[in-house]
Amino acid sequence: MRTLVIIPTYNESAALPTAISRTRAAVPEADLLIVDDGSPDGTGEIADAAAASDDHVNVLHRTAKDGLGRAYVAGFGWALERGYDLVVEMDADGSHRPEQLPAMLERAARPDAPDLVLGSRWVPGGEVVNWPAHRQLLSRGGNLYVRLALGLPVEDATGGFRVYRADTLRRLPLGEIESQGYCFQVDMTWRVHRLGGRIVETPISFVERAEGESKMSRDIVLEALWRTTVWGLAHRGGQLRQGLRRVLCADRRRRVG
Ligand SMILES: Nc1nc2c(ncn2[C@@H]2O[C@H](COP(=O)(O)OP(=O)(O)OP(=O)(O)O)[C@@H](O)[C@H]2O)c(=O)[nH]1
Ligand SMILES: [Mg+2]
Repeated sequence: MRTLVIIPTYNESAALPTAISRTRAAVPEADLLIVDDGSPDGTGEIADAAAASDDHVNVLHRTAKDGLGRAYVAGFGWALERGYDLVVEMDADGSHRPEQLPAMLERAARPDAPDLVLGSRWVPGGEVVNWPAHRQLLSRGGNLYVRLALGLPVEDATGGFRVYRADTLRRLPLGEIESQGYCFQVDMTWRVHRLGGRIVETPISFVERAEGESKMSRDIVLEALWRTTVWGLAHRGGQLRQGLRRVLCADRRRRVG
């Protein structure tokens, strides 16, 4: 199975060298693609230096900070053009442990392979390390809201450590995806689910970043909230219409009969 690990970066000069070396050690057969959005702190140059000394490391430079979602969509396009079989999403900030990738990739490559292997903090065996209570509450609350609004049967739809089958990505209208941040992760999970794709969650240990700054912001949380609400209303409205149609049809049959 040819595997590409996509690592989006914005101002991750402190964390990126370790992220690259740990990933190379954990999954030596896999290729890496760093998608940098013109980081002013020199992250792009660090990525270029790594690529110059290691054939497994590649870099996609974009000119300006354009959000996590669009960085991943560009990375997915890069992977699909080059015929990879499995495509990994992973943060550069050390929150996702590359040492957990072999187990996730093994799950994704089995004969009964799912469409998406979701690294999950909120299934038995999963955990968060050094996360303050308010972050845990936000993540758990956000995921509960996603489950209720969309009926999405997963515990950690906002997580960004995951493995897609390339064939599944090919079936998605990637160019249409507008959501960013956490919402991008929910959007992708929701799209795989609506395709009828199989999603499997595997426990991960998520570690609060030790270096650099979080790009999480109030706007990113609000975006996730309003988009999930809009999708949820459309979804539940559709279910209601379907239910009413069924009742009316049954009633008409009863009268005619
Ligand atoms: N290319 C690119 N990468 C980004 C952008 N925003 C965030 N990233 C990267 O996406 C990954 C996740 O971003 P984080 O800032 O860690 O956000 P988070 O994981 O949601 O939030 P924290 O848990 O607080 O760290 C990191 O590797 C970032 O450098 C962006 O606009 N463009
Ligand atoms: Mg992070």
